[in-house]
Amino acid sequence: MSFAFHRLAQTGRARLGRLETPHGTVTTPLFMPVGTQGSVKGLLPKDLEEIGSQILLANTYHLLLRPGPERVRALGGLHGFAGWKGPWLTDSGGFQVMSLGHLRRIDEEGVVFQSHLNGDLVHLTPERSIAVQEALGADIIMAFDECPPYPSSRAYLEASLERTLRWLERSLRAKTRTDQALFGIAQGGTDPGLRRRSTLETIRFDLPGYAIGGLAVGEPKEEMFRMVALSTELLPEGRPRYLMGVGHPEDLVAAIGLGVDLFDCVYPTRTGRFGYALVPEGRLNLKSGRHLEEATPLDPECDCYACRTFSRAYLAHLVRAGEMLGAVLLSLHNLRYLHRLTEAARAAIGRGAYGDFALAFAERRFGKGV
Ligand code: PRF
Ligand code: ZN
Repeated sequence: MSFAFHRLAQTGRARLGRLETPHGTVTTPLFMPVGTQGSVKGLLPKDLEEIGSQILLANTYHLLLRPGPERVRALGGLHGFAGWKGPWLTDSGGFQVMSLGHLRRIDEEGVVFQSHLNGDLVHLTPERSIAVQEALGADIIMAFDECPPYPSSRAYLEASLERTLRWLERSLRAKTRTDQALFGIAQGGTDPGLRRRSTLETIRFDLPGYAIGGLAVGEPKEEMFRMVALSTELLPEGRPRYLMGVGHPEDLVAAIGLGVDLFDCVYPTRTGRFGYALVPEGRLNLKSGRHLEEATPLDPECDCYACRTFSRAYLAHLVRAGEMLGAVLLSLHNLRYLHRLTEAARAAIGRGAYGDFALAFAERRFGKGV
């Protein structure tokens, strides 16, 4: 199997790693751009390559409904169908059913939801999710899980995590391809005892990687980080850890410090489409009138095409005029910002100085205090 994870360096809990997949090797910690429909909104694969994207995420939920897994399989899987030849990861679908609000029923068998395209009732089970993910052909596939909403009662969280463990067993049994790595997903909400139980039971399956699921669903940040800290203490050192749905810059810096290797989030691309640019000091709102006369780039330190070529004034004009180029350029810049952030984190871990890196990031963003 052409899948392996090596730790190259470690400072405290922060790890520099190399993840080998059938479609290429990536270095961690890294951020995965979200390509829900097999496309990162507004961006060309060659641009993603240029800004340092290493692996893309696609969604089972969306591709199952359209164009359908058999169409994608017939055209060579995601690698042949979409223009990105590097590694792909697919999410298993249950989370999208919940978060998009189309859920009709959830029981031991799986979930039933209503298609947002034509209203059809669609059944998704662990077996079906794995079959679809095998047809899509990603390098990393995710177990079918349930991500309970926040807040949920302890009783619900407990029943749900036990069901997610049974679904993990069924996901593994349904798997037939040997060239895809299946990651398990720990749940348990923000209850420390349940989070611990879910993580320990998931580890027992001895999988090639593990995800920390069920977080970033509206809980206070301090509860989220308490769960991340607890998780990375329990997860095996020799396997990659993936914190699902997290992508704010300060959260990446903190979670990398706690030993997380992989991240994904729609945040950089979505906030870009909404007219915001990520910069070391925080976030610029290009819709406000404030930037309309600024001849400087979005971020003078950034090497992306948007920053090399255009002024804040022009970008603010595009955003205010509703031009699609504005959304494209801000998405490109925001992803490059997160890739540069993880590049700097990797370099800092490599030289044993992650603490200095995190401090410099925090001082720049939040000030030096009094
Ligand atoms: N499970 C799955 N995908 C996810 C999550 C999860 O818990 C999250 C949690 N924020 C994001 N994406 N399968
Ligand atoms: Zn830029």
